[in-house]
Amino acid sequence: MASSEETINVCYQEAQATYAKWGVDTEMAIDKALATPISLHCWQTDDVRGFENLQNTVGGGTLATGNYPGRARNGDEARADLTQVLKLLPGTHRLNLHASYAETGGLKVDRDALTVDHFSRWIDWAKSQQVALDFNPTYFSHPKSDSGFTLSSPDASIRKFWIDHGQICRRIAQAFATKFNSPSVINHWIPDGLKDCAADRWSPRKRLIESLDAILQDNSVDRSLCIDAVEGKLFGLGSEDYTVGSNEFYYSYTQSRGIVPCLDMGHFHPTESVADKLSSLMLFHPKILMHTSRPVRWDSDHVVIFNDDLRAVFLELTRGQALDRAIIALDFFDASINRLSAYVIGTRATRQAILYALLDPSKKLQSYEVGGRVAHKLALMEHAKFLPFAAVWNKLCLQAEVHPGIDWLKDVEKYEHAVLSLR
Ligand SMILES: [Mn+2]
Repeated sequence: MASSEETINVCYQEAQATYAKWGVDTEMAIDKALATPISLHCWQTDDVRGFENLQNTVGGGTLATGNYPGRARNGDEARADLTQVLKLLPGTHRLNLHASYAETGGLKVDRDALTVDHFSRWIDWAKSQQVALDFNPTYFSHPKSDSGFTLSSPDASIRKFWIDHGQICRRIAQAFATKFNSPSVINHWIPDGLKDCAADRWSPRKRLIESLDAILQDNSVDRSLCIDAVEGKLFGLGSEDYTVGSNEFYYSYTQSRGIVPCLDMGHFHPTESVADKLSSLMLFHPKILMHTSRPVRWDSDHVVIFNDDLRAVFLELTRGQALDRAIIALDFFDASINRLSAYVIGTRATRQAILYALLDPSKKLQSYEVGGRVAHKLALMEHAKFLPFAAVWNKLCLQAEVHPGIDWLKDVEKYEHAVLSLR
């Protein structure tokens, strides 16, 4: 290890000098990239099935395709997998739980009756790993979501059930925040919509406003501890024609209610630039929740990779000095590959994109642009792609005491042999 450490340090010193020429401080970039929290989603461990004691099938716009062996079948297995994953990741992390990951000790506890006690084993684990918890109500994969409508259902008793669920989830998020001394982000996503030719696009949206208002009206929850976000979508499985909670609906809703819009990179038309939306939204919204995901032709939730789309999102945030106003969380699930590898690839890619953005010679580019030197700007943008990013990433990994390259795969292989292959 010593010789490779030495090589990393020598290369880094050269890289540091190269970036300094363009006014970029690599030390600051590494520190900031490591300190920026990324909230891991718990649902890559088990293909979004959940561990509550209900005979649910996965449904409502979520579908993990693939059949790779070793899926976590219970909370203990999921936590063991996540413990191994965290060992291979540099930087600061949180964990995003869905309500369907409640552990009820074999008792049937429906979604409107959950309490923080049903997450006590997750809390103990999270404390041991020094990761704080975020939360998500689960408005899908439940008999009361089978009609395709939850908070916007025409049936008042269905709406009441899901409003109650939303309210108790906010109390659970607040309890997480208190236990971890860190505000907990709660993200509300509903699958509501129609497969084909909606005749009334208005009434479900009116009902959704009323239901969300009812959820948020709970005064027992402190909004500085429980950060509410709502996640829009272009379309979902089974709601191809009409999605009640569209992106436009939620931009207006969040603006009028003072809560946070969630942008999932997979929830737009594939030709839309999610990065371009950030300045428009964040000039009005103090915070956004950014779900890194990867659509392939549709909202397919592929494992996040270090691609142009991801880099563009984080470049927009750093160029607008808005990185600290973005809450960053992962949202992908691929059941066709080793699930631990999926986490490591996707989380590392997200942190690589953060580092890449922090190393961008943005000030120089912006001064060229405002000065009308557009060829200079374009030339430097192209040149910046060839700056020694890898040398700085390797140094970041060295500092965080994780494998810089892909030797982490050996650890995953060992774990697969010793643990996953026995499941
Ligand atoms: Mn999402």
